[in-house]
Amino acid sequence: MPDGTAVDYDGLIPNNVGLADDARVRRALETWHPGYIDWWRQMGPEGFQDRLVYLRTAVGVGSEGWAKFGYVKMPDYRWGVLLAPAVEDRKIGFGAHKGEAVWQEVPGEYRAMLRRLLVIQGDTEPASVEQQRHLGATAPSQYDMRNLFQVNVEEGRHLWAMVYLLQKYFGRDGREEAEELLRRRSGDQDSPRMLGAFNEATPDWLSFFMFTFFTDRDGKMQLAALAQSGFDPLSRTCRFMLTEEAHHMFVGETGVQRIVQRTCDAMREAGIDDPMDVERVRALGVIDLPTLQRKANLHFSLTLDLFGNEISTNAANAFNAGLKGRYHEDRLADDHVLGSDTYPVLRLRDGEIVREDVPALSALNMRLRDDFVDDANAGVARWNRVLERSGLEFRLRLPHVGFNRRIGEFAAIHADTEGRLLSEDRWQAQRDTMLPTNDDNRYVESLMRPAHEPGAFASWIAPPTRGIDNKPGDFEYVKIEA
Ligand code: BYC
Repeated sequence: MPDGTAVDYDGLIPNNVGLADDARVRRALETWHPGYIDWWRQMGPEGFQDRLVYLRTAVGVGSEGWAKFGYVKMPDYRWGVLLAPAVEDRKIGFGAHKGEAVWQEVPGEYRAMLRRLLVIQGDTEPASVEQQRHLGATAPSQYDMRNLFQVNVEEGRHLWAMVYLLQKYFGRDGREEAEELLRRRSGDQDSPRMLGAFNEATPDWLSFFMFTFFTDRDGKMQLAALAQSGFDPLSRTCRFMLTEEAHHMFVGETGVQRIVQRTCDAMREAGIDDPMDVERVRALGVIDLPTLQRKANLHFSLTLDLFGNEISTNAANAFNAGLKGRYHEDRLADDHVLGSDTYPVLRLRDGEIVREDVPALSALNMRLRDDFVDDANAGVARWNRVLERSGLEFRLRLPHVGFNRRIGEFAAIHADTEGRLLSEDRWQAQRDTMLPTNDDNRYVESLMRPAHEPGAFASWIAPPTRGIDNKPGDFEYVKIEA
Protein backbone atom coordinates (compact mmCIF):
# COMPACT_ATOMS: atom_id res chain seq x y z
CA MET A 1 0.00 0.00 0.00
CA PRO A 2 1.42 3.45 -0.88
CA ASP A 3 2.33 5.39 2.22
CA GLY A 4 4.27 8.31 0.79
CA THR A 5 3.30 11.92 0.96
CA ALA A 6 2.09 12.30 -2.65
CA VAL A 7 -1.64 12.40 -3.28
CA ASP A 8 -3.16 10.78 -6.35
CA TYR A 9 -5.47 13.37 -7.94
CA ASP A 10 -6.27 11.41 -11.11
CA GLY A 11 -9.47 9.70 -10.03
CA LEU A 12 -12.77 11.01 -8.68
CA ILE A 13 -11.47 10.77 -5.11
CA PRO A 14 -8.04 12.23 -4.35
CA ASN A 15 -6.19 9.85 -2.07
CA ASN A 16 -2.89 8.49 -0.86
CA VAL A 17 -4.28 5.08 0.06
CA GLY A 18 -3.95 3.40 -3.31
CA LEU A 19 -7.63 3.56 -4.31
CA ALA A 20 -6.65 3.09 -7.96
CA ASP A 21 -5.68 -0.50 -7.09
CA ASP A 22 -8.47 -1.18 -4.62
CA ALA A 23 -11.55 -1.63 -6.80
CA ARG A 24 -13.88 -2.75 -3.99
CA VAL A 25 -13.33 0.29 -1.77
CA ARG A 26 -13.10 2.68 -4.72
CA ARG A 27 -16.51 1.46 -5.92
CA ALA A 28 -18.00 1.77 -2.43
CA LEU A 29 -16.73 5.35 -2.11
CA GLU A 30 -17.81 6.27 -5.64
CA THR A 31 -21.27 4.91 -4.86
CA TRP A 32 -21.40 6.99 -1.68
CA HIS A 33 -20.11 10.13 -3.43
CA PRO A 34 -23.39 11.36 -5.09
CA GLY A 35 -25.26 11.07 -1.78
CA TYR A 36 -22.53 13.10 -0.13
CA ILE A 37 -22.75 15.82 -2.80
CA ASP A 38 -26.55 15.88 -2.41
CA TRP A 39 -26.12 16.23 1.33
CA TRP A 40 -23.55 19.01 0.85
CA ARG A 41 -25.83 20.91 -1.52
CA GLN A 42 -28.81 20.56 0.82
CA MET A 43 -27.10 20.96 4.18
CA GLY A 44 -23.82 22.75 3.40
CA PRO A 45 -23.25 26.53 3.38
CA GLU A 46 -26.48 28.18 2.30
CA GLY A 47 -26.44 30.76 -0.49
CA PHE A 48 -22.78 30.45 -1.52
CA GLN A 49 -22.53 27.07 -3.18
CA ASP A 50 -21.87 28.54 -6.60
CA ARG A 51 -19.44 31.23 -5.52
CA LEU A 52 -15.69 31.02 -5.91
CA VAL A 53 -13.99 30.79 -2.54
CA TYR A 54 -10.27 31.09 -1.84
CA LEU A 55 -9.69 27.74 -0.13
CA ARG A 56 -6.77 25.55 0.74
CA THR A 57 -6.82 22.00 -0.52
CA ALA A 58 -4.50 19.29 0.72
CA VAL A 59 -2.13 18.21 -2.03
CA GLY A 60 0.23 16.19 0.13
CA VAL A 61 0.53 14.94 3.67
CA GLY A 62 4.12 15.90 4.48
CA SER A 63 4.75 18.27 7.36
CA GLU A 64 5.66 21.07 4.95
CA GLY A 65 3.63 22.47 2.12
CA TRP A 66 0.70 20.10 2.26
CA ALA A 67 -1.88 22.67 1.21
CA LYS A 68 -2.44 24.68 -1.94
CA PHE A 69 -4.60 27.81 -2.05
CA GLY A 70 -6.87 28.72 -4.93
CA TYR A 71 -10.41 29.68 -5.92
CA VAL A 72 -12.90 26.83 -5.98
CA LYS A 73 -16.68 26.43 -5.84
CA MET A 74 -17.39 24.44 -2.72
CA PRO A 75 -19.28 21.55 -4.34
CA ASP A 76 -16.19 21.12 -6.59
CA TYR A 77 -13.82 20.92 -3.61
CA ARG A 78 -11.55 17.87 -3.96
CA TRP A 79 -12.58 15.97 -0.86
CA GLY A 80 -10.20 13.10 -0.49
CA VAL A 81 -8.86 10.32 1.67
CA LEU A 82 -5.55 11.27 3.21
CA LEU A 83 -3.49 9.43 5.77
CA ALA A 84 -0.33 10.66 7.46
CA PRO A 85 2.76 8.68 6.41
CA ALA A 86 3.16 5.28 8.05
CA VAL A 87 5.67 5.08 10.89
CA GLU A 88 7.97 2.16 10.24
CA ASP A 89 7.82 -0.66 12.74
CA ARG A 90 5.21 1.11 14.88
CA LYS A 91 4.17 -0.70 18.06
CA ILE A 92 0.99 -0.49 20.12
CA GLY A 93 1.81 1.99 22.86
CA PHE A 94 -0.62 1.15 25.65
CA GLY A 95 -3.14 -1.29 27.08
CA ALA A 96 -3.17 -5.08 27.08
CA HIS A 97 -1.39 -5.33 23.70
CA LYS A 98 1.37 -2.86 24.51
CA GLY A 99 4.55 -3.63 22.59
CA GLU A 100 2.86 -5.74 19.89
CA ALA A 101 3.00 -4.63 16.26
CA VAL A 102 0.18 -2.24 15.34
CA TRP A 103 -2.78 -3.72 13.46
CA GLN A 104 -3.34 -3.11 9.77
CA GLU A 105 -6.65 -4.98 9.93
CA VAL A 106 -9.38 -4.77 12.57
CA PRO A 107 -8.94 -7.37 15.30
CA GLY A 108 -12.17 -9.39 15.38
CA GLU A 109 -12.76 -9.02 19.12
CA TYR A 110 -12.63 -5.21 18.91
CA ARG A 111 -14.70 -4.76 15.81
CA ALA A 112 -17.85 -3.44 17.49
CA MET A 113 -15.93 -1.09 19.77
CA LEU A 114 -13.91 0.36 16.92
CA ARG A 115 -16.91 0.77 14.68
CA ARG A 116 -18.72 2.71 17.43
CA LEU A 117 -15.76 5.08 17.87
CA LEU A 118 -15.53 5.71 14.11
CA VAL A 119 -19.26 6.31 13.81
CA ILE A 120 -19.35 8.77 16.73
CA GLN A 121 -16.33 10.62 15.37
CA GLY A 122 -17.80 10.63 11.85
CA ASP A 123 -21.18 11.87 13.03
CA THR A 124 -19.79 15.08 14.52
CA GLU A 125 -18.25 16.23 11.24
CA PRO A 126 -21.35 16.71 9.06
CA ALA A 127 -23.24 17.83 12.17
CA SER A 128 -21.05 20.92 12.53
CA VAL A 129 -21.50 21.80 8.85
CA GLU A 130 -25.27 21.57 9.32
CA GLN A 131 -25.10 23.74 12.43
CA GLN A 132 -23.15 26.45 10.62
CA ARG A 133 -24.94 26.47 7.30
CA HIS A 134 -26.79 29.77 7.73
CA LEU A 135 -23.80 31.85 8.79
CA GLY A 136 -22.48 32.92 5.37
CA ALA A 137 -25.29 35.45 4.94
CA THR A 138 -24.22 37.42 8.03
CA ALA A 139 -20.43 37.08 7.75
CA PRO A 140 -18.68 40.05 9.41
CA SER A 141 -16.10 40.14 6.58
CA GLN A 142 -14.94 38.22 3.54
CA TYR A 143 -11.98 36.96 5.56
CA ASP A 144 -14.31 35.43 8.14
CA MET A 145 -16.65 34.04 5.50
CA ARG A 146 -13.77 32.30 3.82
CA ASN A 147 -12.57 30.85 7.11
CA LEU A 148 -16.08 29.53 7.84
CA PHE A 149 -16.17 27.81 4.45
CA GLN A 150 -12.66 26.42 4.93
CA VAL A 151 -13.72 24.91 8.24
CA ASN A 152 -16.86 23.53 6.59
CA VAL A 153 -15.13 21.83 3.65
CA GLU A 154 -12.55 20.33 5.98
CA GLU A 155 -15.24 18.96 8.30
CA GLY A 156 -16.65 17.43 5.11
CA ARG A 157 -13.25 15.87 4.45
CA HIS A 158 -13.14 14.54 7.98
CA LEU A 159 -16.41 12.79 7.28
CA TRP A 160 -14.74 11.24 4.21
CA ALA A 161 -11.89 10.13 6.45
CA MET A 162 -14.20 8.14 8.73
CA VAL A 163 -16.30 6.85 5.85
CA TYR A 164 -13.18 5.48 4.18
CA LEU A 165 -12.25 3.54 7.32
CA LEU A 166 -15.81 2.23 7.68
CA GLN A 167 -16.01 1.14 4.06
CA LYS A 168 -12.56 -0.32 3.83
CA TYR A 169 -12.55 -2.26 7.08
CA PHE A 170 -16.20 -2.95 7.95
CA GLY A 171 -17.69 -4.23 4.69
CA ARG A 172 -21.45 -4.13 4.50
CA ASP A 173 -21.87 -2.81 8.07
CA GLY A 174 -19.51 -0.01 7.21
CA ARG A 175 -21.45 0.89 4.06
CA GLU A 176 -24.67 1.04 6.07
CA GLU A 177 -23.08 3.25 8.70
CA ALA A 178 -21.77 5.53 5.94
CA GLU A 179 -25.34 5.95 4.64
CA GLU A 180 -26.60 6.68 8.15
CA LEU A 181 -24.00 9.40 8.55
CA LEU A 182 -25.67 11.21 5.64
CA ARG A 183 -29.16 10.58 6.99
CA ARG A 184 -29.01 11.94 10.56
CA ARG A 185 -29.44 15.69 10.91
CA SER A 186 -28.30 18.13 13.57
CA GLY A 187 -31.22 19.10 15.78
CA ASP A 188 -33.70 16.76 14.06
CA GLN A 189 -36.43 15.44 16.38
CA ASP A 190 -36.55 11.96 14.87
CA SER A 191 -33.02 11.48 13.63
CA PRO A 192 -30.64 13.74 15.57
CA ARG A 193 -26.85 13.67 15.56
CA MET A 194 -25.36 11.41 18.22
CA LEU A 195 -23.78 13.79 20.73
CA GLY A 196 -25.57 16.62 22.54
CA ALA A 197 -23.52 19.68 21.53
CA PHE A 198 -23.94 18.77 17.86
CA ASN A 199 -27.69 19.23 18.05
CA GLU A 200 -27.46 22.78 19.41
CA ALA A 201 -28.00 25.73 17.09
CA THR A 202 -25.11 27.94 15.96
CA PRO A 203 -27.27 30.99 15.30
CA ASP A 204 -24.65 33.75 15.14
CA TRP A 205 -20.94 34.37 14.64
CA LEU A 206 -20.13 34.71 18.30
CA SER A 207 -21.54 31.19 18.76
CA PHE A 208 -19.47 30.04 15.78
CA PHE A 209 -16.23 31.40 17.23
CA MET A 210 -17.00 29.94 20.66
CA PHE A 211 -17.88 26.61 19.03
CA THR A 212 -14.64 26.48 17.07
CA PHE A 213 -12.68 27.49 20.16
CA PHE A 214 -14.27 25.01 22.57
CA THR A 215 -15.96 22.25 20.59
CA ASP A 216 -13.34 21.92 17.87
CA ARG A 217 -10.90 21.64 20.75
CA ASP A 218 -12.79 18.57 21.94
CA GLY A 219 -12.19 17.40 18.37
CA LYS A 220 -8.48 18.01 18.81
CA MET A 221 -8.34 16.09 22.09
CA GLN A 222 -10.39 13.14 20.83
CA LEU A 223 -8.42 12.95 17.58
CA ALA A 224 -5.16 13.13 19.51
CA ALA A 225 -6.35 10.21 21.69
CA LEU A 226 -7.38 8.23 18.59
CA ALA A 227 -4.11 9.13 16.85
CA GLN A 228 -2.44 6.90 19.47
CA SER A 229 -4.54 3.96 18.33
CA GLY A 230 -3.04 0.53 17.77
CA PHE A 231 -5.29 0.29 14.71
CA ASP A 232 -2.77 1.95 12.44
CA PRO A 233 -5.09 3.23 9.68
CA LEU A 234 -7.06 5.14 12.34
CA SER A 235 -3.90 6.56 13.86
CA ARG A 236 -2.64 7.76 10.47
CA THR A 237 -6.04 9.20 9.57
CA CYS A 238 -6.30 11.17 12.80
CA ARG A 239 -2.74 12.41 12.57
CA PHE A 240 -3.52 14.07 9.27
CA MET A 241 -6.90 15.39 10.48
CA LEU A 242 -5.11 17.14 13.35
CA THR A 243 -3.08 19.25 10.93
CA GLU A 244 -6.35 20.61 9.50
CA GLU A 245 -8.00 20.93 12.91
CA ALA A 246 -5.36 23.44 14.07
CA HIS A 247 -6.78 26.06 11.70
CA HIS A 248 -10.29 25.54 13.09
CA MET A 249 -9.17 26.40 16.59
CA PHE A 250 -7.18 29.32 15.25
CA VAL A 251 -10.41 30.62 13.72
CA GLY A 252 -12.21 30.35 17.09
CA GLU A 253 -9.43 31.72 19.22
CA THR A 254 -8.60 34.70 17.02
CA GLY A 255 -12.29 35.32 16.31
CA VAL A 256 -13.04 35.88 19.99
CA GLN A 257 -9.75 37.71 20.44
CA ARG A 258 -10.68 40.17 17.68
CA ILE A 259 -14.09 40.71 19.28
CA VAL A 260 -12.45 41.46 22.64
CA GLN A 261 -10.02 43.79 20.88
CA ARG A 262 -12.78 45.71 19.16
CA THR A 263 -14.80 46.03 22.37
CA CYS A 264 -11.77 47.31 24.29
CA ASP A 265 -10.89 49.79 21.53
CA ALA A 266 -14.45 51.11 21.34
CA MET A 267 -14.71 51.44 25.13
CA ARG A 268 -11.42 53.30 25.29
CA GLU A 269 -12.40 55.68 22.48
CA ALA A 270 -15.69 56.41 24.26
CA GLY A 271 -14.02 56.79 27.66
CA ILE A 272 -15.93 53.87 29.24
CA ASP A 273 -13.97 52.08 31.98
CA ASP A 274 -16.71 50.00 33.52
CA PRO A 275 -17.36 46.78 31.54
CA MET A 276 -20.62 46.36 33.47
CA ASP A 277 -21.98 49.54 31.92
CA VAL A 278 -23.54 47.29 29.33
CA GLU A 279 -26.03 49.73 27.90
CA ARG A 280 -23.37 52.29 26.99
CA VAL A 281 -21.05 49.61 25.61
CA ARG A 282 -23.80 48.17 23.43
CA ALA A 283 -24.65 51.63 22.16
CA LEU A 284 -21.20 51.52 20.52
CA GLY A 285 -22.22 48.54 18.40
CA VAL A 286 -19.78 46.14 20.08
CA ILE A 287 -20.26 43.06 22.23
CA ASP A 288 -20.05 43.74 25.97
CA LEU A 289 -17.62 41.63 27.99
CA PRO A 290 -20.24 40.11 30.37
CA THR A 291 -22.07 38.70 27.35
CA LEU A 292 -18.81 37.21 26.07
CA GLN A 293 -18.29 35.58 29.46
CA ARG A 294 -21.80 34.10 29.46
CA LYS A 295 -21.32 32.73 25.95
CA ALA A 296 -18.01 31.18 26.99
CA ASN A 297 -19.76 29.62 30.02
CA LEU A 298 -22.36 28.06 27.75
CA HIS A 299 -20.01 26.64 25.13
CA PHE A 300 -17.50 25.39 27.68
CA SER A 301 -20.17 23.49 29.60
CA LEU A 302 -21.77 22.04 26.46
CA THR A 303 -18.36 20.88 25.30
CA LEU A 304 -17.48 19.23 28.63
CA ASP A 305 -20.47 16.94 28.10
CA LEU A 306 -18.72 15.56 25.01
CA PHE A 307 -16.12 13.86 27.19
CA GLY A 308 -18.75 11.42 28.49
CA ASN A 309 -19.10 10.18 32.05
CA GLU A 310 -16.47 10.72 34.73
CA ILE A 311 -16.32 6.98 35.34
CA SER A 312 -16.53 5.00 32.13
CA THR A 313 -16.06 1.33 31.36
CA ASN A 314 -16.26 2.16 27.66
CA ALA A 315 -13.19 4.36 27.99
CA ALA A 316 -11.34 1.72 30.05
CA ASN A 317 -12.17 -0.97 27.49
CA ALA A 318 -11.04 1.17 24.55
CA PHE A 319 -7.73 1.85 26.31
CA ASN A 320 -7.17 -1.76 27.32
CA ALA A 321 -7.89 -2.82 23.78
CA GLY A 322 -5.25 -0.40 22.48
CA LEU A 323 -7.82 1.52 20.40
CA LYS A 324 -7.93 4.91 22.12
CA GLY A 325 -5.05 6.26 24.18
CA ARG A 326 -4.55 9.31 26.33
CA TYR A 327 -3.60 12.77 25.10
CA HIS A 328 0.10 12.57 24.18
CA GLU A 329 0.20 8.95 25.37
CA ASP A 330 3.58 8.52 23.67
CA ARG A 331 5.07 11.34 25.75
CA LEU A 332 3.79 10.11 29.14
CA ALA A 333 6.17 8.41 31.54
CA ASP A 334 4.28 5.55 33.17
CA ASP A 335 3.64 1.90 32.37
CA HIS A 336 0.87 2.73 29.80
CA VAL A 337 -1.19 -0.12 31.23
CA LEU A 338 -2.56 1.64 34.33
CA GLY A 339 -3.46 -1.61 36.08
CA SER A 340 -3.10 -0.24 39.59
CA ASP A 341 -2.86 3.54 39.08
CA THR A 342 -5.40 5.99 40.40
CA TYR A 343 -6.55 9.35 39.09
CA PRO A 344 -8.28 12.18 41.01
CA VAL A 345 -11.82 12.92 39.86
CA LEU A 346 -14.38 15.46 41.09
CA ARG A 347 -17.46 13.62 42.29
CA LEU A 348 -20.69 14.34 44.04
CA ARG A 349 -20.77 12.85 47.54
CA ASP A 350 -23.59 13.56 50.01
CA GLY A 351 -24.52 16.76 48.25
CA GLU A 352 -20.95 18.05 47.99
CA ILE A 353 -18.36 18.16 45.24
CA VAL A 354 -15.26 16.31 46.43
CA ARG A 355 -12.06 15.10 44.83
CA GLU A 356 -11.73 11.33 44.93
CA ASP A 357 -9.01 8.98 43.73
CA VAL A 358 -10.47 6.33 41.44
CA PRO A 359 -8.86 3.62 39.29
CA ALA A 360 -7.07 5.46 36.48
CA LEU A 361 -8.46 3.15 33.83
CA SER A 362 -12.05 4.07 34.59
CA ALA A 363 -11.21 7.80 34.73
CA LEU A 364 -9.76 8.18 31.24
CA ASN A 365 -12.56 10.46 30.07
CA MET A 366 -11.72 12.77 32.96
CA ARG A 367 -8.07 12.74 32.22
CA LEU A 368 -8.77 13.82 28.64
CA ARG A 369 -11.24 16.41 29.91
CA ASP A 370 -8.60 17.81 32.29
CA ASP A 371 -6.14 18.07 29.40
CA PHE A 372 -8.84 19.86 27.45
CA VAL A 373 -9.44 22.34 30.28
CA ASP A 374 -5.70 23.11 30.46
CA ASP A 375 -5.54 23.63 26.71
CA ALA A 376 -8.64 25.86 26.72
CA ASN A 377 -7.28 27.86 29.66
CA ALA A 378 -4.14 28.69 27.69
CA GLY A 379 -6.36 30.17 24.97
CA VAL A 380 -8.39 32.16 27.49
CA ALA A 381 -5.13 33.56 28.89
CA ARG A 382 -4.32 34.83 25.38
CA TRP A 383 -7.73 36.56 25.23
CA ASN A 384 -7.00 38.12 28.59
CA ARG A 385 -3.76 39.61 27.32
CA VAL A 386 -5.86 41.86 25.09
CA LEU A 387 -7.83 43.00 28.15
CA GLU A 388 -4.63 43.53 30.11
CA ARG A 389 -3.06 45.61 27.36
CA SER A 390 -6.13 47.79 27.14
CA GLY A 391 -5.95 48.55 30.87
CA LEU A 392 -9.32 47.02 31.78
CA GLU A 393 -9.55 44.99 34.97
CA PHE A 394 -12.10 42.54 33.55
CA ARG A 395 -10.83 39.00 32.85
CA LEU A 396 -12.53 36.12 31.06
CA ARG A 397 -12.40 32.77 32.84
CA LEU A 398 -13.68 29.26 32.50
CA PRO A 399 -16.51 28.24 34.83
CA HIS A 400 -16.33 25.28 37.21
CA VAL A 401 -16.67 21.88 35.51
CA GLY A 402 -19.85 21.20 37.53
CA PHE A 403 -21.61 24.19 35.99
CA ASN A 404 -24.57 23.61 33.62
CA ARG A 405 -23.93 19.95 32.87
CA ARG A 406 -26.19 17.38 31.18
CA ILE A 407 -23.89 14.34 31.22
CA GLY A 408 -22.15 12.69 34.13
CA GLU A 409 -21.85 13.31 37.85
CA PHE A 410 -23.13 16.90 37.80
CA ALA A 411 -26.12 16.41 35.52
CA ALA A 412 -28.28 15.85 38.58
CA ILE A 413 -27.42 19.10 40.36
CA HIS A 414 -27.16 22.80 39.76
CA ALA A 415 -23.91 24.58 40.48
CA ASP A 416 -22.81 28.15 39.90
CA THR A 417 -19.71 29.08 37.89
CA GLU A 418 -17.60 28.71 41.06
CA GLY A 419 -18.90 25.18 41.67
CA ARG A 420 -21.17 26.07 44.61
CA LEU A 421 -24.27 23.91 44.65
CA LEU A 422 -27.55 25.75 44.10
CA SER A 423 -31.14 24.81 44.81
CA GLU A 424 -33.52 24.84 41.84
CA ASP A 425 -34.88 28.22 42.98
CA ARG A 426 -31.45 29.79 43.39
CA TRP A 427 -30.40 28.38 40.01
CA GLN A 428 -33.44 29.93 38.35
CA ALA A 429 -32.75 33.23 40.10
CA GLN A 430 -29.07 33.30 39.10
CA ARG A 431 -29.18 31.64 35.72
CA ASP A 432 -29.29 34.87 33.76
CA THR A 433 -26.07 36.12 35.33
CA MET A 434 -24.23 33.00 34.15
CA LEU A 435 -25.70 31.91 30.82
CA PRO A 436 -26.69 33.99 27.78
CA THR A 437 -30.10 35.60 28.27
CA ASN A 438 -32.73 36.17 25.61
CA ASP A 439 -31.71 39.79 25.69
CA ASP A 440 -28.03 38.89 25.06
CA ASN A 441 -29.02 36.67 22.16
CA ARG A 442 -31.27 39.31 20.65
CA TYR A 443 -28.53 41.91 20.97
CA VAL A 444 -25.91 39.67 19.34
CA GLU A 445 -28.38 38.80 16.61
CA SER A 446 -29.04 42.50 15.98
CA LEU A 447 -25.33 42.89 15.18
CA MET A 448 -25.33 40.13 12.59
CA ARG A 449 -25.36 42.33 9.51
CA PRO A 450 -23.21 41.23 6.59
CA ALA A 451 -19.99 43.06 5.76
CA HIS A 452 -19.41 41.47 2.37
CA GLU A 453 -17.31 44.15 0.60
CA PRO A 454 -13.65 43.15 0.34
CA GLY A 455 -11.78 44.81 3.22
CA ALA A 456 -14.95 45.74 5.19
CA PHE A 457 -15.48 44.54 8.77
CA ALA A 458 -18.60 44.60 10.95
CA SER A 459 -18.66 47.07 13.83
CA TRP A 460 -18.11 44.43 16.50
CA ILE A 461 -14.92 42.71 15.33
CA ALA A 462 -11.37 43.95 14.67
CA PRO A 463 -9.61 42.97 11.41
CA PRO A 464 -7.07 40.16 11.71
CA THR A 465 -3.41 41.03 12.00
CA ARG A 466 -2.60 38.98 8.90
CA GLY A 467 -4.54 37.73 5.89
CA ILE A 468 -4.94 34.09 4.92
CA ASP A 469 -2.01 33.00 2.73
CA ASN A 470 -0.56 36.47 3.51
CA LYS A 471 -3.16 38.18 1.36
CA PRO A 472 -3.72 41.93 1.82
CA GLY A 473 -6.64 43.29 3.91
CA ASP A 474 -8.91 44.02 0.96
CA PHE A 475 -8.37 40.68 -0.76
CA GLU A 476 -11.48 39.20 -2.38
CA TYR A 477 -11.66 35.88 -0.53
CA VAL A 478 -15.12 35.12 -1.86
CA LYS A 479 -16.29 36.25 -5.28
CA ILE A 480 -19.74 37.17 -4.11
CA GLU A 481 -21.08 38.48 -7.43
CA ALA A 482 -22.05 35.41 -9.42
N1 BYC B 1 -24.10 12.89 24.29
O1 BYC B 1 -19.23 5.41 29.11
P1 BYC B 1 -19.62 6.79 28.70
C1 BYC B 1 -15.12 16.68 16.83
C2 BYC B 1 -23.28 8.13 26.03
S1 BYC B 1 -15.60 16.42 18.42
C3 BYC B 1 -24.84 11.76 24.11
O2 BYC B 1 -19.13 7.87 29.54
P2 BYC B 1 -17.78 6.95 26.59
C4 BYC B 1 -15.59 17.88 16.15
C5 BYC B 1 -22.22 7.19 25.50
O3 BYC B 1 -22.22 7.18 24.08
C6 BYC B 1 -14.94 14.83 18.88
N2 BYC B 1 -24.50 10.57 24.64
O4 BYC B 1 -19.19 7.00 27.20
C7 BYC B 1 -15.69 19.08 16.81
C8 BYC B 1 -22.65 5.88 26.09
O5 BYC B 1 -23.73 5.36 25.35
P3 BYC B 1 -23.86 3.81 25.03
C9 BYC B 1 -15.83 13.67 18.52
C10 BYC B 1 -23.37 10.50 25.37
O6 BYC B 1 -17.87 6.07 25.42
C11 BYC B 1 -16.18 20.21 16.16
C12 BYC B 1 -23.20 6.26 27.44
O7 BYC B 1 -23.52 7.66 27.35
N3 BYC B 1 -15.15 12.41 18.71
O8 BYC B 1 -14.41 15.88 16.29
O9 BYC B 1 -16.71 6.69 27.58
C13 BYC B 1 -16.54 20.13 14.81
C14 BYC B 1 -22.20 5.98 28.55
O10 BYC B 1 -21.18 6.98 28.54
C15 BYC B 1 -22.57 11.62 25.60
C16 BYC B 1 -15.32 11.61 19.79
O11 BYC B 1 -16.08 11.87 20.68
C17 BYC B 1 -22.97 12.86 25.01
N4 BYC B 1 -22.26 13.98 25.18
O12 BYC B 1 -17.51 8.50 26.16
C18 BYC B 1 -16.45 18.92 14.16
C19 BYC B 1 -14.44 10.37 19.84
N5 BYC B 1 -21.53 11.25 26.37
O13 BYC B 1 -22.80 3.50 24.02
C20 BYC B 1 -15.95 17.81 14.81
C21 BYC B 1 -15.20 9.09 19.85
C22 BYC B 1 -21.68 9.93 26.62
O14 BYC B 1 -23.66 3.12 26.33
N6 BYC B 1 -16.09 8.97 21.00
N7 BYC B 1 -22.78 9.50 26.02
O15 BYC B 1 -25.24 3.71 24.43
C23 BYC B 1 -15.72 8.57 22.24
O16 BYC B 1 -14.56 8.37 22.49
C24 BYC B 1 -16.75 8.34 23.29
O17 BYC B 1 -17.81 7.70 22.72
C25 BYC B 1 -17.27 9.58 24.05
C26 BYC B 1 -18.21 9.11 25.18
C27 BYC B 1 -16.08 10.37 24.59
C28 BYC B 1 -18.10 10.48 23.15
